[in-house]
Amino acid sequence: MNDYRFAFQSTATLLTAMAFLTTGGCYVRTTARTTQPTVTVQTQQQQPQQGGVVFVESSCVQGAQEICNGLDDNCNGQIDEGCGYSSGDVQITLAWNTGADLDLYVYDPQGNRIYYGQPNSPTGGVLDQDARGNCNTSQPNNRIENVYWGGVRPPSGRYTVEVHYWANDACSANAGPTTGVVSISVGGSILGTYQLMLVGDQRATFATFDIP
Ligand SMILES: [Ca+2]
Ligand SMILES: [Ca+2]
Ligand SMILES: [Ca+2]
Repeated sequence: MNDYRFAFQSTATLLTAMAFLTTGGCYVRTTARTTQPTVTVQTQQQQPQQGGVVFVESSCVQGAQEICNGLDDNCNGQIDEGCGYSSGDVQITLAWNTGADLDLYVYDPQGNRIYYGQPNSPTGGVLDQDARGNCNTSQPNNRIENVYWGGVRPPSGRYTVEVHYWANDACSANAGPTTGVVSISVGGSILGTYQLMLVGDQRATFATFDIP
């Protein structure tokens, strides 16, 4: 059920991507619209997840209200649209369920590391939602971090998505084990959603994927 693929094309002014995902007998058809430059992306999930990471079956409902939860609730291929952070040809969103400070790290094919300490890569990747730094709880959606490529073609090659449980903040000290959930959208369709429970100081790879 972890072996599915999709193809995607867009125009400069309007994209209507029709993606067909088959997972475990489920058949989901999605339509996404965006204004990205012309790109063609073909990708597929690389291998069974390792290190205890669980592949979460999609449970979106077309026409549902999009909630700021790190999931694509309405099946349009965009994660949490309207929540103040961005979608694009690649979107990677981390959400978690305690007051801990989790950090999202995305390594792009050119070796760039995108995270709170380096939120912009030369390839166009952007961390536009950073959360819980210094235990800050004043910002909206303070248990979500988001990385995206928008308006530029994401570079070809392998991407690695990693999550770190930063345990040195007071908010993390009492938070205990924390479940992180990462959703990945590529070419306007959800590639997958991945879940793992982390403990303090743990760093784990949630997923890898390739863009040809
Ligand atoms: Ca959505
Ligand atoms: Ca959502
Ligand atoms: Ca953080």
